[in-house]
Amino acid sequence: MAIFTVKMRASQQGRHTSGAEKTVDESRLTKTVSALIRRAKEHELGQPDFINLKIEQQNPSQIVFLPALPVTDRRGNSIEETFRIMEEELEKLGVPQPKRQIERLKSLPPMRGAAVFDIACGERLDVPFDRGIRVTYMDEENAFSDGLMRKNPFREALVLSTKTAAAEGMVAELCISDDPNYLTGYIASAQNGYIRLSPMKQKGDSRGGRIFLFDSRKGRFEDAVRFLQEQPVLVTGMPERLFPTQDDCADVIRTNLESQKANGLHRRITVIDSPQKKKIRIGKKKLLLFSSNNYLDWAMNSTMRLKTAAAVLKWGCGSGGSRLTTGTQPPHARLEAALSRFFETDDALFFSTGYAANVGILSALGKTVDVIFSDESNHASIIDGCRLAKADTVVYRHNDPVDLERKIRGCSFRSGLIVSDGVFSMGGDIVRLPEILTLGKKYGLLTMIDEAHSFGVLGKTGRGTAEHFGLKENADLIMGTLSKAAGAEGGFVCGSAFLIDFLRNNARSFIFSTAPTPADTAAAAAALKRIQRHPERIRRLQRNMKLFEQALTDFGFDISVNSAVVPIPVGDEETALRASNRLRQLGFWIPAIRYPSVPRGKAILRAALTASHTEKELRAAAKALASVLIRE
Ligand code: WAQ
Ligand code: MG
Repeated sequence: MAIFTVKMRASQQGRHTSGAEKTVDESRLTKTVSALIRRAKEHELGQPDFINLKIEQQNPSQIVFLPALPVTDRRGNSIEETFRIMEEELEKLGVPQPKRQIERLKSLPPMRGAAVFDIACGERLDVPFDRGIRVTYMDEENAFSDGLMRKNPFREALVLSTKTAAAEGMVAELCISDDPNYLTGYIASAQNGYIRLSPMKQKGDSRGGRIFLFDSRKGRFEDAVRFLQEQPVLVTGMPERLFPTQDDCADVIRTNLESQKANGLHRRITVIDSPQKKKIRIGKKKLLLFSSNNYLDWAMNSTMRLKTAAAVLKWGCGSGGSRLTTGTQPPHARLEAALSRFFETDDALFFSTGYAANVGILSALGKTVDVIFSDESNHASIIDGCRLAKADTVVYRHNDPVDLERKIRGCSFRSGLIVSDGVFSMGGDIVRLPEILTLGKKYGLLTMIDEAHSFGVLGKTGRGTAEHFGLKENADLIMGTLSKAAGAEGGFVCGSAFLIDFLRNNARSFIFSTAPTPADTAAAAAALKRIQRHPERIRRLQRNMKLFEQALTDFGFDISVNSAVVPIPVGDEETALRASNRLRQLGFWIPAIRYPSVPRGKAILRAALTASHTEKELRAAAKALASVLIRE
């Protein structure tokens, strides 16, 4: 069968982003090419705007097969110690002036290839000096199965060093990776094999390089270069242990965590030592809570607690199974009936959480419709649902029906869905529902609104965005949660019979998750009943929104309050954290919200209101915000 070498080089605005080569037989050529394109596109240095693919047929009889160098690992306790090991290994090979050679390795400028030094006279052989010698036309024999083809530096370095060591006159190769997160290097030689050395540098250091130590008394440099640059080589007998060590994996994860810390994006959990009410205690410190989604302040409501406790006594703690098998009990059925009555739909489905609801609904619908149009500021649970969907996701500009319509018109599809938050969880602003519903009708798209922050908050009777706008019709799917305003737990979706039946049969977070507990279900039902019986509580929350807006204005802010979520823009992550800490000292719990909840560099303080806050408390919070933000 014919054998081909495929070379890929990718760049972005002229800057090299990734490169790789593979030598495979014809049967694997197409898959290899697509894997290389994927590799080019997924490189962390960025999306390439130029991908160069070169495919050359090889003459099989010209291919040289070389057994992989044997591999040993040597780990130093410090970078200095690792370099001493390298020095010792150079001595074993009889290389003159080992310290000098290591200095050469350390002081290399960034280059695409390797610098070659003649150990007979100490001179550098490759010219011009800025490029180095690039070893190419090499691969593992049978390298590519059908699987993943991410860069594995060890694999690739072993192939390269096996070929290099086979060049006439080559004595040793020294290498340090130029990847800032990869701290490993090696010394390789035909005589002593491939010796992995770690650590060779500090994390974050992008310096690295390769030098070849050549002996001009043992071979001709020109021949070696021709061999390294032109001779096709396949490496046989690659070691079993081609996979990373657990230390390597731990390094990757630790590095990620470190960079989150360095960028002010690391979070720690705060334990609140008192129940979910507006006045909380953290340790000994008493604080006024301005960050709870418990908007109607019912999490500690005594009627709800009694109903929940009664359900636990009657039905027990766990539900025992998923809803479709053994987990459905009368509380579940009653709650779903009550929800569909409340939203005047045929049917409803109850999930363990709002997150589970969105992921389940969107991944299920996205299995059958072609496209999902999603607001760019939608909640993470919607984004995750779209990611799991097979449908394409088209993201439109935040709350921008003009952009949405342009995108709809620019797409070709048979069926689709528009999904939006009702109240945006970070911006606190309200979806332009009338326009969304009109576009849904006009283009035959299903509509879905996530009422997580609007159910129990907006509309005269807490029915959310449609009621807020005084609309008779509503979205096809009304999704919401009982864990916020309602003070209980669990997500839901209401809609027409066929849609809910479809979701019951296809939403995987519903099917493959244990049913919500009887306690959660009873609490949710009790909360829904309270919402119906106590519209004055909702009006009180709405009054607090107006009072808070007025207070903010009085203290010098220009912020409109549209819902119980009030973002105070800050920008810089560290500044937001500092401001939040100072508010905490002043007795207010108003957390800083950072990436990934909001875009990088757009950190906010997110104040959340409850129906229980008094006018005095709202004004005190506005004043404290002004003292830490405006007077800074
Ligand atoms: N030929 C010659 N030199 C090259 C080539 C090549 N094909 N590719 C890279 N270099 C040079 C270039 O100067 C780079 O800056 C330097 O080598 C390092 O390249 O776990 O990842 O691709 O055992 O960063 C070694 C340890 C990993 C692997 C080496 O090299 C292990 C590595 P990198
Ligand atoms: Mg590299």
